[in-house]
Amino acid sequence: MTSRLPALNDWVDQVAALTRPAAIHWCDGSDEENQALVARMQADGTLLPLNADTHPNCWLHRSHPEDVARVEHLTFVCTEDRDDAGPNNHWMSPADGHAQMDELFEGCMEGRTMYVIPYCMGPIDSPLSRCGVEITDSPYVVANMRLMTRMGALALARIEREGSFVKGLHSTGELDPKRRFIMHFPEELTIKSYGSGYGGNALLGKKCHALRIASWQAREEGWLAEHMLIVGIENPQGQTHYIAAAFPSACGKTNLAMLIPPDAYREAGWKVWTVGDDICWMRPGPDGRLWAINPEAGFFGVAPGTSEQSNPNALASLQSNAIFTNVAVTDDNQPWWEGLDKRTPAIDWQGRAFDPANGPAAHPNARFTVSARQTPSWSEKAEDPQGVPISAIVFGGRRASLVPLVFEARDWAHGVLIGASMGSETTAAATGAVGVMRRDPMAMKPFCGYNFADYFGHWLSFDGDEAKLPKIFHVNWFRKGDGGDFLWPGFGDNMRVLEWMIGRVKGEAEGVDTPIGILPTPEALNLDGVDLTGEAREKLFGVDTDGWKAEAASIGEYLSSYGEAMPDALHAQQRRLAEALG
Ligand code: SAT
Ligand code: MN
Repeated sequence: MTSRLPALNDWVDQVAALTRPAAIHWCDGSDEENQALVARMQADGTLLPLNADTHPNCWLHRSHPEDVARVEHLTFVCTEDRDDAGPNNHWMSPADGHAQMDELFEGCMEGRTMYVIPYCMGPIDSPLSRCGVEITDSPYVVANMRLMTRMGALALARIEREGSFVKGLHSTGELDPKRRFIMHFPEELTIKSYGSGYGGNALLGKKCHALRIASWQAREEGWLAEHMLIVGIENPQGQTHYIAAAFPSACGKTNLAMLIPPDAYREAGWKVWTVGDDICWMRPGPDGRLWAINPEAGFFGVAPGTSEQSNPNALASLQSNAIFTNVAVTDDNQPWWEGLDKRTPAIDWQGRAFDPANGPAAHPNARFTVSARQTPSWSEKAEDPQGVPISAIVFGGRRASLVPLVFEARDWAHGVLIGASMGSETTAAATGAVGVMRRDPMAMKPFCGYNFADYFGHWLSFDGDEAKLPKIFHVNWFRKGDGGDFLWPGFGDNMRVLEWMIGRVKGEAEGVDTPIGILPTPEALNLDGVDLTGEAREKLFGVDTDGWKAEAASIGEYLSSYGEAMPDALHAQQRRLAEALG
């Protein structure tokens, strides 16, 4: 098979000439194709069947033990001018990047099948959606892309109609960390990834396309590609507000997107609708509001910690048709991970008999892949070609100290400063030390495909007379007390904070102006049924002026580290913060 688009056929021919596969398979996305692929992967051990009674059509994949997370130090943005990639990205010239990658790809698919995967990021008929084609030698990638994107014949038809697409070339190679790179060529809308079969390194529609390349496209075309969940909050009157929220990987985005409100809220008629759990593309509509789509069709969520208490919606969606990567299994072959329940696992993520001396049974970054439609809270609006109007944007990170539960930006430019200066402790979603505080602006540190200074400028540019922009908030669900325990219950109780935000959007909820922004008093939040200690109240709802003075100075240094390119408007916001603190 070929396509009706010569540019696509030519590229597939070029890649085949370089990688020399034994066969080429154009993916149509059909059930038959998927079944054949799954059967093949079962035969060669890539997929292991899980208990078919409790988890019909669910599969376990064990990755190479050194290929378990994104690798930021091996991820590059290759632009003609180094300044376009910015200090936030590892850079290489496009010529050097291609040369280095093409040497790795040379003959790498000999004896293997090369899969051509046409996919669409976003509803197939949405003007906000964008298409790509991933070429890979990994059937596991095909099976995951089928769950995560609109993949196959319909996507190919759109690509043929539009004539343009993002090119992603991937090979698992030898899975040798020394021969592993993920390179982006935004000027050519091209991605090349070699040597990893894992998540964001290999499912190129996700972070590589939908964030790094898309953020570049978005700047050129006047929209935003963000690392945000999208959640709809329906009040008892039947009115739904959509909130987009940015958190770094493994900070609870999936849980917030699928939140179950506390009992009293549910009884009163509040409902939560999941539109997306990881990525949000937003564009100003004719009415001046920002309209958003979730470019993905599935969830690639963190398994550990997912339970009947923390995220019953996710758990319900994982009973069938899911792929589990690097989880443990019980003695009756059910998927298991730390935090799921009290059972003892039989076999760990590496296939060894479980022995606590070897560490956790499931890898801390073990993942599930599942179609979004299987989630009970799934919103039909996720298929709406127009997208959903965003009422509030939320930034948040893991901050054990200093940062209160929630505060609101005074205006858009202040909100951009709040997003730009976001910090968070690192997690297991990327290789490297865990728990180290780093600046992670808008949770895009690993994902922005261009210079952060230009990116902040792009964010600022949305403000204007006609704009009806969302309010911007910052939250911190992870504040700890002096004893080291979390001060806020989190999970479903985060609904209380979302309700306050919606109240603010509607001009109904109380807030107090402080140097860092507008905070609720504890009374402005519905805390019925939440038991907070005096320390918790003080730390969750207070501003530690001395601590914030140091933070403001550190934010100033961070902005200055980008040199001349940093917009003056952000420096001005930082000065305003520092002055307000006295
Ligand atoms: O591995 S992924 O980048 O897809 C998941 C994540 O880190 O958010
Ligand atoms: Mn993510």
